[in-house]
Amino acid sequence: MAEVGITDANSLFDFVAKKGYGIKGLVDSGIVEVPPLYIQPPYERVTKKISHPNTNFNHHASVPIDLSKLDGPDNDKVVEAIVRAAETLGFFQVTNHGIDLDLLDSLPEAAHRFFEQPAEVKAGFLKGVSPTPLVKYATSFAPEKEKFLQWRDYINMTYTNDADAEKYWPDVCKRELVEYIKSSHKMVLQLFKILIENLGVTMEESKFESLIGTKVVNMNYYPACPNPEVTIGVKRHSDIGILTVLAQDDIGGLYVKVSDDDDTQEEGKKEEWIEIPPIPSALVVNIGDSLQILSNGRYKSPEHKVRTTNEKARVSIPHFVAPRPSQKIGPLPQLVKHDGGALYREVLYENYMKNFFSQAHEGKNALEFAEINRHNQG
Ligand SMILES: O=C(O)CCC(=O)C(=O)O
Repeated sequence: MAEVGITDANSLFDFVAKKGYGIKGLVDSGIVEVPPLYIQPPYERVTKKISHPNTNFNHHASVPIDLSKLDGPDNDKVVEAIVRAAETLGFFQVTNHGIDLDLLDSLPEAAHRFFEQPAEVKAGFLKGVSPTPLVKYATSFAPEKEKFLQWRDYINMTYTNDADAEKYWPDVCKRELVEYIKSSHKMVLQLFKILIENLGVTMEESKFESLIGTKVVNMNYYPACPNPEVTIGVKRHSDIGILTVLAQDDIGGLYVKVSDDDDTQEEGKKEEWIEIPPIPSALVVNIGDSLQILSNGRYKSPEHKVRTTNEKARVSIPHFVAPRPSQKIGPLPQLVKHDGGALYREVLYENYMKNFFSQAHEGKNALEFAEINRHNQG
């Protein structure tokens, strides 16, 4: 690595994080084994493909729900499938989702186009350099706070309006990403309404829109890794919004933790993870912490992580749909009344978000911010 001036952990950090070369730059420099800064403790790794004996989990993970059937005689069955997945695994896949399949195919290509640009171009979007805080290119998740870095470069874009996206987003991918955000919104609203209505709660249209008023899109790039057995693409975490919609390429690597409060698991049994496999034309959907909080714990915001591979670079394009920053999130009053108490306190989404981004990924630790009896103010 002498040719890129990397002699120790500090210069490595400088190269990947501060100068913006990212892991892509590191791999392109010709490394044959990962530096110690990327070697995760065994607890964080994904060692092998695990398939859980509970066939319901496997079903939710790998049999897509056909959303076009919501408009026909199978409506009740489809609603039931969405609700069951949201209550148990927290992940499901959907087809006939209303997003143009050519657009879906173009997303991984757009991600490759962005990451395959010279580092100097990508570095123009680094925090503090980017012309707007709403577009941020980075590596890992919170590299300053992490003991070991994650094997991922990414760019994160918050959508406010077309004019800002046109002005600030990278030219090589902005058209596809704006279209993806806009065309997935209808499906997100439809799924969100189904899940709220199933709770027996009625909500004004403006409240629905406010709870899904923040739209953020990421492009994640996981370069092929010489030692996938010791690294991690994204560490265990849950998403903080209402719903996440994810387009992934055909490589695979997204794993979800099988809920440990499921009664089919015996006490003391080791935690288990199952893969959300790539399915052509499908989108992956998962529940976020805000929906777990609103539903007073009925819907599960699943812990998930991403493994690396030595085959080839993987890309994924999540669209995180979340409450507006000024929106308060707390268990819906009708549920608190029914349940005889709230599991979470009401918090301002802006504060919830700040807390999440102020720390390294550590499972579902962000949720502790809203859990009753842990904190008193928000
Ligand atoms: O790449 C994936 O499949 C998941 C990415 C993810 O969990 C994230 O960006 O938060």
